[in-house]
Amino acid sequence: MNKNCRICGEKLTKIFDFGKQPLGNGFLDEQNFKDEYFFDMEVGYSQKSFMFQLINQPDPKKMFHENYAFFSSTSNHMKNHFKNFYQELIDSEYKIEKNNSFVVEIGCNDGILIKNFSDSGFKHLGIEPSLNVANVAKKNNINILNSFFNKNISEKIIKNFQKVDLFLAANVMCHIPTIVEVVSEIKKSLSEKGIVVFEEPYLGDVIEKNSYDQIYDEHVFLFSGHSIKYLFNIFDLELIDMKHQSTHGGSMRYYLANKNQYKIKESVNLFLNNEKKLNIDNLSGFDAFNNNIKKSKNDLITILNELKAEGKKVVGYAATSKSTSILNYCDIDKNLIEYICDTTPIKIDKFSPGMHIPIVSYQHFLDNPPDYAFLFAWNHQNEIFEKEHEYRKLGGKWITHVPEVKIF
Ligand code: DWN
Ligand code: SAH
Repeated sequence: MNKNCRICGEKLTKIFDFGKQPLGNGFLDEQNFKDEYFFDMEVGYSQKSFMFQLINQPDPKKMFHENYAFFSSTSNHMKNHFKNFYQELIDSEYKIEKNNSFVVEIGCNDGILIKNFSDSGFKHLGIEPSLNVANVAKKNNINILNSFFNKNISEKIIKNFQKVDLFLAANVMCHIPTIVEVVSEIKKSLSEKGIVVFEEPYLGDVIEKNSYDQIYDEHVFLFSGHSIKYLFNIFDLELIDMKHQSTHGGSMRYYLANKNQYKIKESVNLFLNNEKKLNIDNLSGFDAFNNNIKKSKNDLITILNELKAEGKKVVGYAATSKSTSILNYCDIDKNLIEYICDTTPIKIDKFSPGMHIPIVSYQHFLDNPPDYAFLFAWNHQNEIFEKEHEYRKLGGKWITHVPEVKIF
């Protein structure tokens, strides 16, 4: 139970209650239905630290373990994205150099980002608690510590290696409830001129696009420039740049460094001012969000019931973590969505968390094309549309809920 802000300790103001939710990546077999785990998923906001967060979160060991269901490299577009991320850092003014810089990635998963550094001969280390995905990275010759990032780990890094010149993370920092400890450890192990660069789903996009499915057990926080500035400032680390990314439905890349080492870029003020306009620096920014989520649920259930009454075949495309929030919050089961296809072997032949919709292979989708496919991986729309010309040509239609429920 955590009713107080994990950053500043002030009481959280409740923003929304999603009711009982299972683990976002808790794909399961039929024999485990009876003891499936659920938690009360409510989100709150701290007016002092500006941090948007889950009020309660399951124990990280329940979510990140030897059978973690998400493998980063399932998306080719994300592989390219991370290659470009690497190149941008190499070309930057921060002097990230193969012969001098030590690079540490927190939550490197199967190595999708840090591989670019290891392949180029950088001294590097990936820290990854989920053993199965960490093993994929190891096979790719990446140096891995199979652990959550915490105090012991940073002590080990300082003792066995050297101070860190580049701390990296992508879609990880927002997963860590003990983020204050993590930032404190980052500060201790960062070299004087070192930088911390990470990108995460952006609260501004979630509010603007009503992409409430970014809220699930793993995402204990949704960050903004305001909350990141507040958090890192506790440890005298300065927000020096922000760059918006289109990945994962709208993300923000944050750059931080020891105070007074680098010039603060104009982008920081621009984004902070924009956040003020969106009112996500105060509670009023969430008034509309609340109603928009409820409307989205009503609209979605109405459309799915209409399609069912018309005898249409409706399925889900990609068994994302995000889909767990939509399906459970909207109470959608296999009567409305017959199956969900996915390319990840560990998910296939299992059932979706909570609503128990069968997960099938991508081949099954090709062999049993539906009339309508709910695009659960809406964040990978371009990549998916590139390969689904045929489905479209045969008259197949898509359903999305972002930014509003529609068929297209
Ligand atoms: O933050 C997180 C992000 C980075 O990844 C984690 N907490 C968990 C995970 O979230 P997600 O499951 O919502 O991620 P994606 O990338 O939206 O979805 C990936 C799923 O989609 C995989 O199961 C693979 C599947 N997929 C597919 O079946 N066909 C993906 C693509 C691109 C495809 O063409
Ligand atoms: N960086 C990858 C993976 C994101 S999924 C990408 O962008 O695709 C989130 C990852 O964070 C998982 O692999 C999970 O095991 C890892 N993780 C969760 N808590 C962590 C912690 N405390 N320290 C390090 N990694 C963590």
